Amino acid sequence: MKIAVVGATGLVGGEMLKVLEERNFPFDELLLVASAKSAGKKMTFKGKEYTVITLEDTLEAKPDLALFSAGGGTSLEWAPKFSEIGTVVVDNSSAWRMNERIKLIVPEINAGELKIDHRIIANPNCSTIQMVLALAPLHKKYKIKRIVVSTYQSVTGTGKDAVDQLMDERAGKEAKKVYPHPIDMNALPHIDVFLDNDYTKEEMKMVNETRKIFSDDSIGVSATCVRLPVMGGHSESVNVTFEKDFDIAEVKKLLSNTDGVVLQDDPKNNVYPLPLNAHGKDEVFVGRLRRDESHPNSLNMWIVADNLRKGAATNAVQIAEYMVKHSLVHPYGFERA
Ligand code: 2RA
Repeated sequence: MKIAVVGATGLVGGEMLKVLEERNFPFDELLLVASAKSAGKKMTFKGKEYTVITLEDTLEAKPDLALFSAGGGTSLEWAPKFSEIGTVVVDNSSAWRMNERIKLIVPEINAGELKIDHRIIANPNCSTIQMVLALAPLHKKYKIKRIVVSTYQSVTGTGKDAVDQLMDERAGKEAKKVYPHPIDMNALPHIDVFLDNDYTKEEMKMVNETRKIFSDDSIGVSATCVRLPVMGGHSESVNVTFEKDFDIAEVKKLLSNTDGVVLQDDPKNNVYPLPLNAHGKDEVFVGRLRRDESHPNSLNMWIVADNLRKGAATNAVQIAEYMVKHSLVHPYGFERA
């Protein structure tokens, strides 16, 4: 099995390498791939030194599996070239997520949709992944009618330059501006670009991807996405209305029994999810569970996860693991064009 990490020098790429190592992902050969600008750089994985190569050289090398996190433009251009030669591409960009022929997967929820002819698989947006993972068991039991979500997103979701902007501002240095405003000591209600309906693209990702993952276009989603000077992960305040009524104790039990979800809900002892504690972890943390007393069948919850882990790298590696486990990747001998 030959695997490639495309965008290996980026924040998500670096996290993908950590996750591959921690989970002992099986491979015989690893290709670390980045733009021509970074090609030739040296990187270390499991104590071995690797030279970063270009996409052109990677295509030549015909990997069985490629994890892409190199931006939408790169994915649009290169994912088809790899899929045509038989490589399974797990893509972390937004380029393919809403394409009708492409599956959008959170393994704990809908990995069963994956089939042998799926060569490009989309990894959902970080803020969507953590929300749907926590809502999935509740949707199954009570059926979601409407979600109102406000996010509190980490600068790591933007990338290395944004982390540098925050750190430089904090150190009182001249900062290269990634955001249109200062990020330290601030809250920017602006993630990704503004669209014609005055929502941002990040907000509409939460609307459209949630419906696609749950295969239910009747779910109403209203999102406001906000960037904060936070490093460890994304937080979300979620108000959800169900068709059926629920019992809070049962909600807690359902969440406690959900793979990948950790309940942290003991407000009297100041126990609730925090991005500082979620940092570096793969789980989605849920707390502040309380009935919305202003509306029937409605629940308030606080959901936190490390956006670079379950929100990106871990979810992508889990998709790859599923493909390998179910013989949906063809190591060696796979007939290629
Ligand atoms: C962000 N959702 O946090 C993006 C990263 N994929 O900006």
